[in-house]
Amino acid sequence: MNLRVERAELWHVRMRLVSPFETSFGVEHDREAVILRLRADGIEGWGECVAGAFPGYSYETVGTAWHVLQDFFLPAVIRRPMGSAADLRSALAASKGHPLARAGIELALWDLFGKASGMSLKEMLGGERSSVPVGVSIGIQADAPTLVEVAAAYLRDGYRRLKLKIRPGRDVEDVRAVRKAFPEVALQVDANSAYDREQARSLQALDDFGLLLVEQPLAEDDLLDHAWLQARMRTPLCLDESILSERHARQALDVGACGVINIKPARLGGLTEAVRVHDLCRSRGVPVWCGGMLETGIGRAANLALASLPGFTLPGDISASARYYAHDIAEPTFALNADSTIDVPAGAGLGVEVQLDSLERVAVRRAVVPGATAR
Ligand code: OSB
Ligand code: MG
Repeated sequence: MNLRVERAELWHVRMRLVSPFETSFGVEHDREAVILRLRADGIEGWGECVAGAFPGYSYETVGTAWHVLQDFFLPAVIRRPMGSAADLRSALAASKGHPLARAGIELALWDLFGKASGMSLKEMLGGERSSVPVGVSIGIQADAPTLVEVAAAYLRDGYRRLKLKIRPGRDVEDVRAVRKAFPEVALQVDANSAYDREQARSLQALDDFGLLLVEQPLAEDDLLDHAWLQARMRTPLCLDESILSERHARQALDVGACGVINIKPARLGGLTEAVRVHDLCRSRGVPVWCGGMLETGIGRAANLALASLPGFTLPGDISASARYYAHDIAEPTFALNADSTIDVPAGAGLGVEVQLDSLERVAVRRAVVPGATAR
């Protein structure tokens, strides 16, 4: 089945987080993102571009994504016949980079094709489970006792896997405090590339705490130093920022840079490449899990569908909607089950309905492509 996108709409949204989220690159009080709606043959598909306000996780921001989507990527998609969401790759083959912007369009295409065929995203991707194990990612807190309190509250909510954000100076003591308070909990840490080789000693000290993994300790463009560090640690390293394609994943595994991969569809330019990384890792017996970018209900629905594939053997950073936002922009919202899982949506496409009134309430900017002057 071929679809031709006729029109695209963009909303730049700013949504207050239930609690500020601090990582090694800064603190976020509000989550910014670009929401997309594509129309084709009377159907509409929704996507989310998770670029943030500041280029801390990725060089992309809402500002660069807005520009690249509006001026290059969407014009290359509009009126082009497409047979599946995977066709986005050839539509954008002339352009480099900007995976988060690409993934936003790709997600809206998946939603369109799902609605056109009556299939859920889970079915289209080859997902198997109807609910997926999840954990919670905890930002850097004021001090270790506060961190232990915050962790205790999430455990009371029912999360059975905790991820702690770390940075130099806020690592071993924070982890020691949480491990002492909760000796049995599944625990992992994420440095968001805040360390270098000279600071490796504090990373090696983390070997004493029975962590599931240490996520992205070193620079995003440095597989070789990750391999150097992995050879000096028992805990598996997990790469996030470093892996932008299936090729990166293969090379990281070949050089021994990690033992686990965090799969985020946004960072990989979309779900098509995310499934390729999943398939590669599965064939090599390498565990993967689904990362998160503080998504709204749109991106969260997609992450749940992806995490239902059989190779996702570790809990995802996919928490309940209420952990992020008091009012999400899509319905239904996602709740945590008693066994620390979240149900995978079963409806056609993403299986969620965007609430236009809620979307307009958090929108700070809006655009339509083609614009009034373009023809
Ligand atoms: O590195 O995994 C990360 C959020 C924003 C940017 C980067 C990361 C994160 C998280 C949050 O850890 C995961 C979530 O969405 O709950
Ligand atoms: Mg990470």
